[in-house]
Amino acid sequence: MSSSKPVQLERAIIVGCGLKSDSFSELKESMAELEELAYAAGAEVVGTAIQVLPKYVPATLIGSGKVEEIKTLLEETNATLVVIDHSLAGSQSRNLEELIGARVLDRAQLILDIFAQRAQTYEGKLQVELAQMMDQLPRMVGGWLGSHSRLGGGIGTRGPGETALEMDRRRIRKKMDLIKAKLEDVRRNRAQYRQSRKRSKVPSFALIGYTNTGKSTLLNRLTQSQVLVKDQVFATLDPTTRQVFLPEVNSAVVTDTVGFIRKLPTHLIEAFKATLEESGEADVLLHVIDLSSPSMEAQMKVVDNLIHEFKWESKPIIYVFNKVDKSHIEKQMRVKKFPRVFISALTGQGLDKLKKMMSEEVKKLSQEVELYFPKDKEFKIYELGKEAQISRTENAASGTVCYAFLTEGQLSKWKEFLQ
Ligand SMILES: Nc1nc2c(ncn2[C@@H]2O[C@H](COP(=O)(O)OP(=O)(O)OP(=O)(O)O)[C@@H](O)[C@H]2O)c(=O)[nH]1
Ligand SMILES: [Mg+2]
Repeated sequence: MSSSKPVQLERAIIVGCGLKSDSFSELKESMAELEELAYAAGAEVVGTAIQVLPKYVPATLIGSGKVEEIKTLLEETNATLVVIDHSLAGSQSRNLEELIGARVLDRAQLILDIFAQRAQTYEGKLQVELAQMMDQLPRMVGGWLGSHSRLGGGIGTRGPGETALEMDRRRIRKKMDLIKAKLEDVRRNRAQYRQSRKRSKVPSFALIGYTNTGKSTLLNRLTQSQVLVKDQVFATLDPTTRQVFLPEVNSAVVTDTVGFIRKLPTHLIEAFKATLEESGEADVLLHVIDLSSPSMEAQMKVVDNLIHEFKWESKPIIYVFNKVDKSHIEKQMRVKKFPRVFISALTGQGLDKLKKMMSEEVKKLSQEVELYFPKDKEFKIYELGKEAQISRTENAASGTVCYAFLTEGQLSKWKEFLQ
């Protein structure tokens, strides 16, 4: 008999800290997000502390008074975990753990832990393992292998493989080399697969955007698929590609991938680079934005910065403002991004408009050409019609002339019929 015991949530205290010069609303938004992240990792937030400082304390990041406050809060709430909404150096983590007497994680480690729990594919797991090791290595000051509290399990100690906490530096480096080699292998295979898709030159779209904005819901809507949708940060980790049928241009593909978040750990970006680069290979980007979020502007900025970092600015981008069903109409008026479309992936509102815009982008990637099919090859016109938009046909003396929109790849495929 299988008994499904309710999962025991870890009790956590989250700590926000910023400088006097930082924006306080940004600090609060980031904290609200940290609570979501903690929940996604399997923790219940039982206490909160915030400190705004003139400058950070090198040894502990936050001031000694705040450390005491957290210690008291910990005792009062029976929490076992403290998460700081900032990056911590190895020595800072160690000092804080000693002073507070509980496990202390920073935001990046919490995100890594969520990724470690969610990674499904072989490649995803390798990427997470690599990111965790990259995170751990510089923290191992003077042979410190992580505190004892951390060896007992719980958030921040999990990994797809043997965790870095159990290894020494030399072994970590060796293991990292091994993982990198394995990743190279997987990527070579995938690159070949992508190459074959490129050769057939199906126009491609990539859904990118902040986490929880509705990318997977939109993929499902566009392609009648059933990928996982959850009201949770980082529901999707591994990329999925599906076919979509667009008016006039016929078939194209859409890829859904991992979402972005502010202060995304750099190790994670590095480890997931290949996955993310796949989005960069798409012909057109669909930047999905949650119109209903009070943090919409900040979220868009994070994604825009990453677009810049990955050098994707030169790509055509459609700004897809999602969740119109639960946002104020005035908010639409304030949007200044173009080209844009307002949709609800949930109700289907605006989907036709979006598909039309996607078709327009595909058409821009293609050019109208004239093809001639002699009588004995006229059966090929049917195949052409499935791949591309035929704008008109004319009967000629010994065959048919077709005018069609072809992409570059299609041009080479149909070159024997080009006029
Ligand atoms: N009201 C409303 N909710 C939506 C809409 N689109 C998506 N959602 C909800 O938003 C939540 C997140 O949706 P997902 O599709 O998982 O979002 P995602 O961008 O793929 O998120 P990650 O994979 O975690 O980055 C789910 O609870 C969806 O049901 C919409 O148009 N309207
Ligand atoms: Mg998703």
